[in-house]
Amino acid sequence: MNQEPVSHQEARQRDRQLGIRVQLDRSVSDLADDDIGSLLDLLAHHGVLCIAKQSPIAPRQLHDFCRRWGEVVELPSGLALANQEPGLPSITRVGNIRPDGSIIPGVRFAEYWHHDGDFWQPGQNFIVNFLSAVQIAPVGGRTGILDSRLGYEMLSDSLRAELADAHIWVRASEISDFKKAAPHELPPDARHPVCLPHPITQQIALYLPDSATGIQNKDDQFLTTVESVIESFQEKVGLYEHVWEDGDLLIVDNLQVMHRSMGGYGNHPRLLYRCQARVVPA
Ligand SMILES: O=C(O)CCC(=O)C(=O)O
Ligand SMILES: [Fe+2]
Repeated sequence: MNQEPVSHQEARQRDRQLGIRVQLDRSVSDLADDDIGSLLDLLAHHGVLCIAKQSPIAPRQLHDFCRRWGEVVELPSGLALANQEPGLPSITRVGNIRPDGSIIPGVRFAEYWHHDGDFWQPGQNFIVNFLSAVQIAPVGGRTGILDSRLGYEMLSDSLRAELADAHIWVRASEISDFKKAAPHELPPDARHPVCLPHPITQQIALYLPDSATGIQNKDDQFLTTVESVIESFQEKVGLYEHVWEDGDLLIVDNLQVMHRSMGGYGNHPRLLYRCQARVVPA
């Protein structure tokens, strides 16, 4: 802990810095309800948590931990890379390893900025990702994170005014990773405000369309500035790249950050288990 005296302003900034590393003296499975509450509070302030040095987390254990945060999301196969844990569809196998250990060649899943769960309706999109390292690639395989709260803070006054009542439309059929989904697996179109107050902190973050599809409407008219918003956001806010280590569990608040796979692992084996909770704040 930093003992230097800091100004109120600095203390506040530190209080909300993007991402925080947490080391627990026990397994996540042994946490008390109060501990989960404290972790949710930390997540609400920092957007991302990395719980380090956990022993390998089994799929069922990850599901049970996720369940303590909210409703566990079970995606249809077409929205989950068609690579879910056998018998446990709440666990998506992110990367290129099938359950039988074979490699799916040429996987480029999620190599674009996005908020998971933006295809759910407003109020149902407070989705928290739990990503657990299973097999770390010898090259590439980092996960990128952008701070959408800082993105909002750094907007010019004119852009902020322009985006104040802008919305995005998310059409699941246009999300590149869902191209193989069957029509019945696709949720209905969802419309969300671009300037989104967080349900716990009320802090506004930018809720942008993913950088692959780039749909953006304002009063149902195409808003041409969105690409420049994303560009300046990436340039100014800076990018955190998570370099995976054995035992990492990354917890990501999709309302406060965008994320993506930074790719580059080619056909080297790479696997994360992913489970998602839909959080309903108390
Ligand atoms: O592969 C990664 O690093 C992130 C993938 C992703 O976007 C996700 O699991 O939601
Ligand atoms: Fe994602």
